Amino acid sequence: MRIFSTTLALAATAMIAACSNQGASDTGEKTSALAGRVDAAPINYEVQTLAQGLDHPWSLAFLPDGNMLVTERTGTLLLVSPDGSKETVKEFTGSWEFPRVHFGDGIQAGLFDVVLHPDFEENRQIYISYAGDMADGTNTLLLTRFTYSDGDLSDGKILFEASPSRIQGNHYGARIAFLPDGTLVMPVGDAFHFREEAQSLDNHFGKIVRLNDDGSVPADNPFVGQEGALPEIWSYGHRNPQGILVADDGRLLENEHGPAGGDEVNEIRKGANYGWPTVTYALDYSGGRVSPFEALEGTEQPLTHFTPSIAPSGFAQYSGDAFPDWQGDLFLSALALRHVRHIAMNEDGSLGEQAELFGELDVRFRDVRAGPDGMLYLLTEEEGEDGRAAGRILRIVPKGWTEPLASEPEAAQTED
Ligand SMILES: [Ca+2]
Repeated sequence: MRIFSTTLALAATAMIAACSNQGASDTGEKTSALAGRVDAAPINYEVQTLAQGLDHPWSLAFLPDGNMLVTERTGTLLLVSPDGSKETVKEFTGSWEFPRVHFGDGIQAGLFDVVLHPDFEENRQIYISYAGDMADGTNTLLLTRFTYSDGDLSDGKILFEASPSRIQGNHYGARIAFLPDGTLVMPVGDAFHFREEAQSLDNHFGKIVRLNDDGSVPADNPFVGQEGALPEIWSYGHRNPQGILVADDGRLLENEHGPAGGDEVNEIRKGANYGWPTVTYALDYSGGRVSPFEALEGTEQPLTHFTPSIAPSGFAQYSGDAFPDWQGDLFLSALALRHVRHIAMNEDGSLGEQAELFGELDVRFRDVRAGPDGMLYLLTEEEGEDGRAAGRILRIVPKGWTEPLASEPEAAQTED
């Protein structure tokens, strides 16, 4: 009983702390303290540091040759080899034929996603999203396509420019996913200051757009031909989507940030309205209500939502062999609450139990990926004591796992 009452007292203290800490930094990131932690799933794993010294790594794409392309939000596209060595592919900060990357202290802009075309092995095309500085002093989210070959980019083209542009540096969205039909989707955030625009179809704020792989508009997009609506729009009423994936059952799943609470995981449907800012489980940073509605006819409910905010970033579904218990499960990297949220996928496609993983590392996680080798890869945002960037690529492997050495017998023979 004594233990029980102590626990209650601690819980009360934690709740008070949570209330007094709720709010946003200038960047719009959540700082609310955590109440109600859940236990980590009983999986035995080891954390390996694959590469370090990265400057705000944002996204990671696996190349067929075993190397990785990694974006640093500060503007550099890196080629990282499995032994952790890094080389620069392209500085998006320099002066070149495209808008320079928009980046600065305390804003969320920068170089964002890198994704391979589904037929990359044949066409060598990669897709990169970033916030670009426009000629008139504004900035906006751009989707670009390049040919990647031998650590170099060529044949660049801007496929999409979010409209209108803005002067502010918040809420870009910017993750890219290819759908099974060969088209691609990319969320565009509400830019923080323009949340009402998420309900208006004449602009790209708070939307998910769908494009053909050459940037043209698919004829079967839901608002093609509708007067006053932009034809690129696939869904609307989003706030700040930070992760998107096509699940193995074909569903398009997305995660997005609420302000104070109300982070969501959604199943994205053609032409649907996801509610923001009319319908939300979130409070505003001030503690006031954004809207009286948590549900409303004509808007979609999230599959799950998080209060307090975990600030989800990357989003992955696991399909490897290394962790059989994780088959089909979802993983969300989290910034504010410094863990990776594991969500079990039930047989019927509903979301099951949740657990917090890797909280012992006490870092902001920017991305999570299921590697082609069956391991889980994480990107961290860290700074060393000298203030220098110290982001890492981590690889999660089963405990006691040793890398198979294909050349081992041959090497042994040579030594004899
Ligand atoms: Ca919503």
